[in-house]
Amino acid sequence: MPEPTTATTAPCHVPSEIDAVIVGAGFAGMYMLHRLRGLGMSAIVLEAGTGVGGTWYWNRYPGARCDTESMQYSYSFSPELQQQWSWSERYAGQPEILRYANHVADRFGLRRDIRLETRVTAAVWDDGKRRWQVTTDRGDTVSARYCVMATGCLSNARMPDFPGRESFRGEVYHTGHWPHEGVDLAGKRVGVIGTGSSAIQAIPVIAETAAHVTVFQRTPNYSIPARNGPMTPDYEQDWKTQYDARRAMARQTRNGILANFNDKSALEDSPEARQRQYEARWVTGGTTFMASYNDLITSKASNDTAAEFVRNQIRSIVKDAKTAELLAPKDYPIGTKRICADTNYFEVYNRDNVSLVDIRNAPIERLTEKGLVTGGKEYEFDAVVFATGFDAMTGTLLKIDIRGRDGQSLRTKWEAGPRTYLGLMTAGFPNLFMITGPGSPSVLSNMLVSIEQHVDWLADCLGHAQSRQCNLVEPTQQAEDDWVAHVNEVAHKTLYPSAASWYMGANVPGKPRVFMPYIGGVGRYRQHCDDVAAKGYEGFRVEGRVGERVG
Ligand code: N01
Repeated sequence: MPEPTTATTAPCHVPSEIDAVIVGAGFAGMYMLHRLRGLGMSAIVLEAGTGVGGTWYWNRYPGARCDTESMQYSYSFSPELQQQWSWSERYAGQPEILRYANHVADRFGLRRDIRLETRVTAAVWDDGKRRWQVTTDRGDTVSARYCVMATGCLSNARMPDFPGRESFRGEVYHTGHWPHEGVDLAGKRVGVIGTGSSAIQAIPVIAETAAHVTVFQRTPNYSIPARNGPMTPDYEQDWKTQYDARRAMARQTRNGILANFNDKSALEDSPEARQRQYEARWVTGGTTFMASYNDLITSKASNDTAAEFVRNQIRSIVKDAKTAELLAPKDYPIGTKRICADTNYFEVYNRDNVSLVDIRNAPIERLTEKGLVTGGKEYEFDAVVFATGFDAMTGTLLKIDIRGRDGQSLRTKWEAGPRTYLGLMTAGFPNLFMITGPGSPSVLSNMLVSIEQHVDWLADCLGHAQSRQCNLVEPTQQAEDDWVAHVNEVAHKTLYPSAASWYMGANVPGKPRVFMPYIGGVGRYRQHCDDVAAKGYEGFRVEGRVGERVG
């Protein structure tokens, strides 16, 4: 296997005119480039980092690994790639996933069209030319027919604006921006703020060598043991011999993951049978615990049974009863904030060098020279780790100054929350596409499955436009309004909106509370997108000369 690489190639030249600009060189951007090349289009990927890999380039905190199994969290578009690549563990760690991203970049010759260390700052639509003017922080301006935002859903790291942040003399890190050279926390007093997926993975690893770890928890999280382990040759072979059939099945599931879905209500089983079901899933491990029954996200009564099971597991693992109760989530249904998968997370609180501080009712007041203050008490640290998450789904897009028809800014259009048709486009912004944008299954799914579905759909759409000499694709206002209404309606049939989650924008002060991803299911959504295409891109205007509808 090749060693991890980052910036191994000289930055490529940015042409002034091109068919397509792709923003971001994560899994979405790289595959988009590959597909656009297949259409004979000229395309360039602009990437802020010094290497490819997106999420897996930035998130290098200790313990970072994917909690979807690697046999499923990988590209399916190349039979040779999926047969020849071998994963070393059931859930690959960040360095291995980054190696995979680099392998893909090399294998498909993508680097020559990827410009690294180049952040897109603005994209402005020129209605006369029907082109996007894309500007970068290096001062380039590229004129592109199409602009594809492959910017990722969790790429805008959030540092809460605590007073006194600058005064802290120790080291400060964010899990989403971890230094590439690594960080030595051995023997240090470390404060960790946050208890989401990143913290839950990082804390047990940091605790192995730190002098002391103090975790500041605002909201406890449900987490299931990952049960990670080495990939066995039998398991790998079993997948590889049936890859096509399994990938096809995964595409039809609710979240793009084959998970032994139990298609019955939790309330149909006796309490004893339910306990057996949950225990079996707990032993198997992983976030597919939520597939124990078919109504865990729609029925509060069913959900309560799963939530109570996990709370009892926490109580049985954590020796100190008070700490166990603090770690047991009680005020939101299981799964409605992103469920986590861990290795020794709850167990870590049995160590003498780990303590938990509940900050729900006593928010962090400020940082000081020596540490931070909460509940009137100062805690002293050598290092503080912010595991405080992201301005998810919309944050990165809105950081770019995107202006569509008549100079309308996307920030203004999305002031009350994102509005899209299919999570792919937004009206008034022709030829601007989003990969796994708000309004699509996106973060509720196996990202690789959803990325491939979007990229494939979009490549087909642009191929369709190309073959008809069309140069403009744009959703109608009506199609967008109907889709937004549908996304909301489906979300409100579930328990999800009841939690103050980042899915709802609740983690960012002032962000509109709108359930952003589409919860109708990956299979159903795919079918809908395919139907739209089969009906000549229903809900889109696909035009050649100005005003002439061709599609
Ligand atoms: O971020 P998060 P993350 N004061 O937003 C707390 C994916 N991911 O980086 O819940 C005090 O989940 C905040 O508290 P609260 C995955 O989709 C995947 O961990 O808002 N605390 C919360 O505890 C995941 O969901 C993988 O009350 C503050 C934490 O910080 C997503 O990325 C691994 C605070 C943030 O948790 C984001 O995960 C890692 C404040 N002012 C991530 N502000 C895998 O595949 C925030 N918090 C395994």
